[in-house]
Parts: sequence; structure tokens; C-alpha cells
Amino acid sequence: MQDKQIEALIKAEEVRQKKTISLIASENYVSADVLKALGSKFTNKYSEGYPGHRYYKGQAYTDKVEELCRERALKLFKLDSVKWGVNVQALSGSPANLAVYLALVPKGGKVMGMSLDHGGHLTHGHKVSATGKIWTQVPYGVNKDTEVLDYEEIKKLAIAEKPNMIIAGYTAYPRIVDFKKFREIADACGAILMVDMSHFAGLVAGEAYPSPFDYADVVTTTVHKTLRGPRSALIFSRKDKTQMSVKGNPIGFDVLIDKAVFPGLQGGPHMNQIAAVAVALKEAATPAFKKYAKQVMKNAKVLSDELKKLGWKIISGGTDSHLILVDTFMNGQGISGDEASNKLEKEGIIVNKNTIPNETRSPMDPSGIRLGTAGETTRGAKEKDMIKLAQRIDKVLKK
Ligand code: DSN
Repeated sequence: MQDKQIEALIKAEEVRQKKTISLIASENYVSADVLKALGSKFTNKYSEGYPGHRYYKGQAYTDKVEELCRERALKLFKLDSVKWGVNVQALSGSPANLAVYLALVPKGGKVMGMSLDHGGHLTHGHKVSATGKIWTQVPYGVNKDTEVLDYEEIKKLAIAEKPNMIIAGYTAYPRIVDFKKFREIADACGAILMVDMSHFAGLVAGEAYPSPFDYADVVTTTVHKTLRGPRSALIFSRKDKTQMSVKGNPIGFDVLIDKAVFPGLQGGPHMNQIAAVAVALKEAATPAFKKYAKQVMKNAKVLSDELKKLGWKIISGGTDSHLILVDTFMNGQGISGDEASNKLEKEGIIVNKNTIPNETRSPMDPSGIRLGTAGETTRGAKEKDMIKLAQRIDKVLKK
């Protein structure tokens, strides 16, 4: 590179990644092919619009790449293109979620999402996010004692509040979500059901975690977590679910969402990113990826069990995904999440501090840390490595 300053920083980041263990549940390591597509000359092309309907000329290959990406996305999750559409242009998870609400929820309407300290995402209607300013969040949480979803409580709240949309799928919830129950809840109050599967999309693709597609009206996901692609997002939506236009014509959710993404929210799509998503989706359709997804979950279980044995409090008592939430503070018996994540970083283990359900501290210095096994599993880690890792974490935290 001519730019030696940036070249040096890229090199330094490569070395940092090589020398450290990332247990950040939302990170992964992409393939050389994904990187190649991201760094390709598609970055030079403006292609506002959708395949076949662009504003600028010169779209012969952008159209092909976007169509291929859409086909691969539908195929990976076994979706019928008559029933489901997919938008592949959202730049990342937050704009994807925002686009869905812009498309389907009237301004001032209610979105029912999990509160932040219980494991929800900012864009599930939290007040500091635009999603909490344009719409009103009806927050729900996990059961105080079991720390898992209490579907009866969620149903009662939904019936009382009548939200326009219910969001299932979280950023720090380690357990399997019962999508069928969420469908029943949405039907009981007339809400649209959106699943944000950003965290577990790769596990669904690898058939290691239940698929939400039989039950949801809309499914959003980032591509860069367990799905192991570039930073980007996909929005799947039902074509046969409609809303009335002002002229009284039914319009499919897919059409409304496409319009909300462009021109509603974004300009030209990042075609290099879409090419890289297409590469990642092809990789995720392989038998090797299925094996990977299962190993991610086995590793998380072993890491969680071992930390528990060593005396750490695991929120909800364990995990059935790639993600583990550890209460390191333990009501003052242990250390805060901030201190824990700092100590671990000094020893080359990268995690994020995280709030825990019914948090008593602050988001900047919460009671826990969140761990995930997607990245280290990509690097070949197995159960025996997780046992050693848990012992190392324990030693560092108790130092
Ligand atoms: N930052 C992502 C995560 O870590 O879960 C969500 O936006």
C-alpha cells in the first residue's frame, strides 16, 4: 500500500487478531474468499435500485451478483421464493431492523421487544435508539428466577398492550427460543411477528438450532456473527402477508420492506459487500458448515459447564446456543463485568462486558460478561480446548 500509516494499522490488527482469543459472541473470522469479494472492484459501482430497476447504467454484473445473493439466501434457509422475499441491501443489523419498522409499523405504534438488560438489542425499541423514539417499546424480559423466557407472562403483556409488532431473537440470550409460542402470542394480539436471528443465523443454517421461518412474518439477520460472513444484513419477509396501500390495494411485506430500505433509508447498496455475502452464503450451505455449527454449540456447552464447575454463575444455568452470559459480579462476591473484561484483555482473551437480567449496576460497568464460541470454533477449537480456556479464564478472573 502507498498509505503506510493505514497499512501499518491493518498489519497491527492482523497480528492482534492472531495473538488473541476472541470470545465476542457477535464476531467471527471470515474466509479469504469473503475478504476478496469485499475488496473487489464492485466497491466502485453505484447501483441504486434493485436488479432490473436501477437508476444508473452499467449494471450487468451488479444485477447478477444481487440476484445470486438473494437466491442463495432463500436456498440456505430452505425458503420458497413464491412465499418469501429477501432484501440483501441493508448495510447492517440496525438499519435492517429500522427498515422493517419503517415498512410495517405506523409512526407512534408499539414494538414489543426484550429490554436491553435482559438481552434485547438497542434496535428492539430501546429509548436511546431511533427505534424507541419513532415507536414506543413495550419491553418484556426473562423470568426473575429461571432467567429464561416466560411465554405465559409475555402473552399476558402482549394481550394487554396490543403491540403492532413483536420481536423475538436477542443479543444476549443463551437459550433456544420457542418460535411457535411466539406465533401464538402474536396471533393472540394481532401483531406481526419479527424474529431477529442475528446471533444464531449460522446455527439455523447449520441445522443446529430451530428455524424461525415456519412461524415468523419477517426475519432479520446480520451476516457476520455465527453466519461467518461480512458485516451486512438480510431481511426475509413473507410475500403473502400484506398491508393496504392508501389506494386500498394489498402490498406484500417484501415490497414494503424493499421500499423502506431503498429509497426510504439508504442510497446505493454496497455491491462489494453483497458479493461477499453471496460467498458466505455459499460457504454456509456446505456439509463442513453444518459440522461447524454443531461444534460451536458443543464448545459453548463445555465452556459454560466448566465455568460453572469453577464457581461462576451462568445466567439461566447454561446455554443451548453459541452464547454464554456469565454473572461475574455475583452480588458483590466477584468482580464487575468491566473489571473482568479488562483483566481478560490483558491476558489476550477478548470478551465484552454485558448487563445481566435485572441488572443492578450500569451498562458501562455491569455485572457480567458475554462469551461466544463462533470465532474460536472457526479456528479449530474443540471441547478439550474449551476446558483449558475455562480454566484460564477462571485463573485470570480470580487473580
Ligand atoms: N453488537 C452486536 C452484538 O454484539 O450482539 C449487536 O449489535
